[in-house]
Amino acid sequence: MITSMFSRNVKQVACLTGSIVSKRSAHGKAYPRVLITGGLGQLGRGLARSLRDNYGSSSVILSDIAKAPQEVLEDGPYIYADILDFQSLQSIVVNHEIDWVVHFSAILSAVGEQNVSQALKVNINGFHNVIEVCRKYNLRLFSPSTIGAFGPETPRNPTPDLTIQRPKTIYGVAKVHMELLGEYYNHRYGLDYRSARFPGVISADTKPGGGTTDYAVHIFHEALRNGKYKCYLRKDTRIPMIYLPDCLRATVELLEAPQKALKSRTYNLSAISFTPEEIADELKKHVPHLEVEYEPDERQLIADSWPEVLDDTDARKDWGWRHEYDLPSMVSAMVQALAPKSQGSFEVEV
Ligand code: AKB
Repeated sequence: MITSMFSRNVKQVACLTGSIVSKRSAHGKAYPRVLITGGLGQLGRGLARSLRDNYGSSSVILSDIAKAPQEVLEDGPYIYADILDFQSLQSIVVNHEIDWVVHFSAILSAVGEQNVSQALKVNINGFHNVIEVCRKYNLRLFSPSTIGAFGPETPRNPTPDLTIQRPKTIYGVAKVHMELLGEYYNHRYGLDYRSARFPGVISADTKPGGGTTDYAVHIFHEALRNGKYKCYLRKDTRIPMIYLPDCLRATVELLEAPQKALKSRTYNLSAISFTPEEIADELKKHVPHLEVEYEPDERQLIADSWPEVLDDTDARKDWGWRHEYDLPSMVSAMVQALAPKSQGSFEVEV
């Protein structure tokens, strides 16, 4: 199975990168070696799984600054990597013969507002280290941007790729900085920088950490545990969202896209867009007694400054992006994944 997947990728990897033919698998096929930073967050493990299916387990190195749970260690290589330590990043890249970096480490919007200096350190200084290492060793760099890179002056529905970007969170400011620096390094040094602006990511695997879109994950845990949820956003707050499997597939597709297909370095990525009331109504089809209250807090201001719907025409045209999950199929997949683990003692239809 793995042999045939490698065969598929050999051609692709060789023609896309030109230079990434240096490493060979046990089967004698070429494949890239990938480092994922912030690997214990919402996206790291899932992406490592997808890339390991394609390139082999030892080719994908997951990293973070926390101790990994046993199941992560069993899945493949896991190492300590502090993106604030440039020397150590260099030694990882050299010692592990890294070709591609997927940079996920970031402090998200809501938590960033509570600790601006930490967000500056991780999201700006950390990114400087990562992009410099990638330039120095000629690596491909994928680092996601976000709907948080837009602000209240941006057209909200739909939001084009190229538009006004005046975010009002430190997270958003750092992501605009990242987008511009990535595009500058591409233009100035030919760095193979790629980015997609992710909507809020909904996942059953890991709990989200400090974002404004997190309600769309918490609602499942609370609904299945006690049949009630208090939402910190108004019920009519529309925000773009994406289900994890779609988000992971988009990441792999953009990572593997042929250079010549990419007319841009930063793409809007769109999937579904809904309000708290709409997701609650959909969830009630599975948890009929669900009660939802709305008590907006400071995160409402952040959400109000973000797009309602992203225009991702260019991603669809240039590298063939298509989402698969709509609101009903995402809700039903989340309920199926979480219901068996929940302690609730009331009716749930999966
Ligand atoms: C957040 O809410 O901060 C993130 C994001 C939209 O980037 N989920």
